[in-house]
Amino acid sequence: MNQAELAGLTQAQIDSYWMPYTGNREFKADPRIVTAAKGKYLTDAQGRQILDSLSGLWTCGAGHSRPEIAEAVYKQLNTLDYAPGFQFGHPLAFQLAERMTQLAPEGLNRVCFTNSGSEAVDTATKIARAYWRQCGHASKTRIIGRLKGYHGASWGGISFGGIPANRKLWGQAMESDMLGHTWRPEMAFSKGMPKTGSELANELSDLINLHDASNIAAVIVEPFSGSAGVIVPPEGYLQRLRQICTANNILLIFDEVITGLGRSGARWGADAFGVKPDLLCFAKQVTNGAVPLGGVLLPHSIYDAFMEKGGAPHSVELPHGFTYSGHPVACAAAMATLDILDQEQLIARVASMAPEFETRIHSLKGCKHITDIRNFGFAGGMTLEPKDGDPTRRPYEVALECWKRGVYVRWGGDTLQLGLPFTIETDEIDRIISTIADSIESLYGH
Ligand code: PXG
Ligand code: PLP
Repeated sequence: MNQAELAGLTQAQIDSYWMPYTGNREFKADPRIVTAAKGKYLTDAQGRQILDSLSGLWTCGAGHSRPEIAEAVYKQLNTLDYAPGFQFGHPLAFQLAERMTQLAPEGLNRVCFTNSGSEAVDTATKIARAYWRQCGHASKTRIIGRLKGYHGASWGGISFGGIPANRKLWGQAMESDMLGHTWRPEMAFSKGMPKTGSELANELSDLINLHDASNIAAVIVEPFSGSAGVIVPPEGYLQRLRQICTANNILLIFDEVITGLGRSGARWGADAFGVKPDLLCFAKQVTNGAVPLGGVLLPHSIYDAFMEKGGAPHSVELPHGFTYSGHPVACAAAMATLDILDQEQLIARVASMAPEFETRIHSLKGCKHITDIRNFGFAGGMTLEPKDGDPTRRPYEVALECWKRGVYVRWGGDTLQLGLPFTIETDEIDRIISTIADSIESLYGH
């Protein structure tokens, strides 16, 4: 029996679901079904315990199925399941808003809530464009992204996102342009931040020369790129981007959907890299993945610009929002998650164990077919050699072999990616690393 049958699923059920970002034909030929999860382990339909090396999809750093979150969600569902978020409010949304601004990099003291990272990115870039219009600079519309950047699956995210496979079916929906990515062959096997390459940020000056700052609203980057396989910026690169944005009146947006709330060994990538953005997008870890929630942090100066131009007091200053913006159940999950991160000092734990992770992931250097290894905080990526001319084949084969051996490893493009649970122990890191090495050896020999 395959895992779908073991889970009691019919073929019609399997056929009905068009799965997201999945090779549906390959998956449905031999389904991988997760039926439960606790702590750092997933349970599959065969009842196997599988070590989760990506914390879900970079979401569940505090471990799966946390009772504190379940209780908060249950209580909230029984108290206030939903409240209209337009024109009415409920207490938790305001309480979470203040808490997020207290946790934010200094000066980011207003917040919008969304339901996902994609919506956070759309919200941040819509605010950036509208802000310039409010300030009398309506031509500042273009958004500058970066090659290999991932900013979600919405029209915005695919327009200024830099992962080719996510764009080619749709073409360009929004005016945008791209910085080059920050990886160079000489950076291969860098531990943490590459030492050289800060001058790559000067490409922004070239794009400003091309389009003129009067036509550019914002630059959006991930502090380190996650989905592209953990590409860490060179020392000084983000500082230089910041300088160029400031000098040219261009807003800098950090997309911290992966880097935020602990993954980078600090609360934010902005803190870890010592660079403050104008707007900051978050999602994923804020609710430990239990309930969808995202958002955008920004300074009151941007908020105030809309209030000043808002017209009659009852009119809407920003015609934007989602039915579920600030959903009470999601807010309850976020509050419980922030309590856990705080009480268990999980972010400090990531910071203190990151050097161990660095040593261990780099011990794979020399392993056949691994052409690069990168790491920052509790995020790691490695690039594998193409197979028969196909760069995506080997990561898929290796990750499936790891799954068979009881470790869930994420594959994407020509990379494998690790996003360790914040609660991981050293022997579990060892197990992940040795499973990858053994999988490569069993598939392709020494
Ligand atoms: N921005 C960034 C930086 C992200 O990583 C999004 C936006 C979109 O968020 P939503 O919630 O709309 O999916 C993301 C999401 C992976 C992987 O394995 C990464 C994401 C999602 C799924 C898998 O790299 N990132
Ligand atoms: N489509 C229709 C017909 C709607 O009425 C709405 C919301 O009211 C939406 C889309 C947007 O949904 P959401 O607010 O959940 O993003």
